[in-house]
Amino acid sequence: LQLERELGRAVRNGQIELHYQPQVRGDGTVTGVEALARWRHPSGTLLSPDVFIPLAEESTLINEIGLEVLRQACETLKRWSQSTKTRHLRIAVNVSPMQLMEEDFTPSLTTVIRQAGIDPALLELELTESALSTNASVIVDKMRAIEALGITWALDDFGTGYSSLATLRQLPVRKLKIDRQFVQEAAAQDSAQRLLGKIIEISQVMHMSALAEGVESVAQRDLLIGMGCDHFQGYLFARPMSESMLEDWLKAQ
Ligand code: G
Ligand code: G
Ligand code: MN
Ligand code: NA
Repeated sequence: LQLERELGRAVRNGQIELHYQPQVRGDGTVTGVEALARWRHPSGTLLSPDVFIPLAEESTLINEIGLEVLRQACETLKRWSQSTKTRHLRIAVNVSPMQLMEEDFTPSLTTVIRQAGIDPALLELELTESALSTNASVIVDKMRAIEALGITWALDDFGTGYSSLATLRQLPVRKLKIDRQFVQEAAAQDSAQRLLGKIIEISQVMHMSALAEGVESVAQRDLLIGMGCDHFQGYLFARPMSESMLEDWLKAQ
């Protein structure tokens, strides 16, 4: 309860910050980053989104936090647009299903993009596959309206939700983010490895790109490249890091 009250003030007090984890191609080229929210709590600890996002989702706070995350991501894109080394990089932002269902979401998103003056094509929104288990048709309509703004969609934690292949075919999604459990099980089990291959084939049939999450070893990366996976994210390449650490990391690439 205490934490909930503090979270209510966190946005106004500038305690929500973004860390960024790079996303790369098979040859190591960086294509963008995923923005991951952190709460710099007054006690000094950096709280994980696993703690405060579910808490925020219990009330309308998720809308405020979600909008703040979008604002910061767009500000970063605006700064990056000033340098030839960073102007092509995309930022992927996680959107909570509740946030997407809120009626002001699309207009607020439009305002944030206009105010930052960024190219909407550099903003990618991630929705988890499980978000489609209820209200799928309403969600698909919202996703289409947002795609019409020039923003692209990625389906997060793919393979762990309950979306049908029929729904998947109708989604305005450019990228499937394969849940890290498939990547991690593939090394140990032959059946898991074949499943991973089939998931990548699904992305190809749907004309979507496939990003493997949680890639921690060269062996995993090479296996995935061999299966036709085209994007990668994981500790093998880089951990989530602050914006200034990311800028140093990018320079070193
Ligand atoms: O940052 P970390 O790797 O601990 O992320 C944990 C979880 O929190 C992930 O599932 C991620 O999708 C989620 N998450 C991180 N940032 C945000 C955010 O800004 N909004 C929402 N809705 N979820 C987020
Ligand atoms: O939104 P999503 O649930 O995909 O959030 C990404 C989460 O995965 C974050 O919590 C991030 O810290 C975590 N993560 C990123 N790379 C790796 C990795 O290589 N291994 C593991 N175990 N977790 C990772
Ligand atoms: Mn994500
Ligand atoms: Na994920």
